[in-house]
Amino acid sequence: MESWAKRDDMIVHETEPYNAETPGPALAGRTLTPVETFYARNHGPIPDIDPGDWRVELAGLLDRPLTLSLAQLRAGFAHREVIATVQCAGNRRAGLLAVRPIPGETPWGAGAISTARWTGVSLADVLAEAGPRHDAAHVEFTAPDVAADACPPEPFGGSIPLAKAVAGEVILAWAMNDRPLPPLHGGPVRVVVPGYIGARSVKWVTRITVRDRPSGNYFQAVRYRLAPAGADPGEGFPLGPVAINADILTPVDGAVLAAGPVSVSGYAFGGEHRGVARVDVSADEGRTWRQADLDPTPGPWSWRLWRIVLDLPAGAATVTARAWDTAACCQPEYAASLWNPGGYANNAWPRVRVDLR
Ligand SMILES: Nc1nc2c(c(=O)[nH]1)N[C@H]1C(S)=C(S)[C@@H](COP(=O)(O)O)O[C@H]1N2
Ligand SMILES: [Mo]
Repeated sequence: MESWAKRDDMIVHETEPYNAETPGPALAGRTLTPVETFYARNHGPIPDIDPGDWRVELAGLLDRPLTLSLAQLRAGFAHREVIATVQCAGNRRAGLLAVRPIPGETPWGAGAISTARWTGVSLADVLAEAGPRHDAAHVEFTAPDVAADACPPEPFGGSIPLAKAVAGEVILAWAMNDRPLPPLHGGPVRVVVPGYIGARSVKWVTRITVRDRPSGNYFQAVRYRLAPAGADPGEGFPLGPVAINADILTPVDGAVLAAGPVSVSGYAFGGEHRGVARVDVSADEGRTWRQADLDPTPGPWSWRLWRIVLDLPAGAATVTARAWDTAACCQPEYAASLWNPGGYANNAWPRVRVDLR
C-alpha cells in the first residue's frame, strides 16, 4: 500500500485513490504545512508524468493559442511565489454528517486544509501571452486523471471566472515549500487558486480552455455545488470563493486534561479577499467570549493560526470558537442550519469536549 511519504499518523479515509487528512495537533502551530503533513484529496489514480514530457495546452477563445513545456514556462514568465491555504469544500463535513447522513462523501474532520508556499508563474501572465478574446468569461482547467466517481467516469476538471484567472494570484505551480511539486500534489505542474475551494486548484493540469461559460466537467456541473436540502447536488450553484472558517486543532475532542490553564489553538481562514479580523473562544457555549491571539499573517491568501490559554475548572467543558472576517461576517452557530446534500462548506462554530480532572 502506497503511503506517499506522509506522516504515519495521517487519517486515511481511502487508499485507492489516496485520500487523507492531517490530525489537528499535526497542523497546529505551523503556518506552513510541511509536505509530509499536507492533506491529500484525489478523485482518481495519481498520474506519473515525467516533467520533461509534461505540456500544457492553452486553447479556446484565444487570439494566440499555445502549448508550453515546463522549461518554456520557467524561462518565459516571471516567477511568482504565493503562500496560499488550500481547503477542500468538504472540510469539516463530519459536522454536517452528524446532522443527517450524506451517502458516498468522505467524512472529513478539521484537517482537509493545509497551507504551503507555491512557486510558479502567474496564470495572468500566461493568459496575456495567449490573448483572451472579448467573449472570454471563464477559464477551464483539465487534468489527465480519470475519476471513477464521476458519472460517467471523466478526467478531473473545473473552471474559474476569467476575472479571477487574470487577477495575478492564480499560479501554475511547480514547487511547494521550495521543493519540486510531488506527484501526489499535482506535479509536475498544478493550478493553485488562492481563496477558492480546493477542487478548483486542478493538479497535473494539461489543458487550459478559455470559454464563454463555466466548465461542463462533472466536478463543476454536478459535484462541488451547494444545493438545497431535498434537491440533487447537481441542482446547486457551483462553489468557488470560500467563506470565513475556523476550527480548533488542540486540544482534541474527548481529551482528558489537568484542570487549570489549558492552551487552546487552531486556524482561521478568511478566504477570497477577506482577512481574518478576530477569533473568539468560549468555554460556556457562547455566553461569554475571550479574544484569541492571532499569529502574524504571511499574506492575504493564508490562514491565520490563533491561540489562547483558558483557565478551566474540574469537570466537563465544551470549548467553542468563532472567527470574524474583515467584512464583519462571523461563522454560524450550528451545522444544522448549513446542512446540504453534498456536505460542503461547513463553517459552523467548532466545538471540542474536554474532561478536566
Ligand atoms: N487533477 C485533479 N486535481 C485535483 C483533484 C483531483 O482529484 N484531480 N482534487 C481536487 C480537490 S477536491 C482538492 S480539495 C485539492 C486537494 O489538493 P491536495 O491533494 O494537494 O491537498 O485538489 C484538487 N485538484
Ligand atoms: Mo476538495
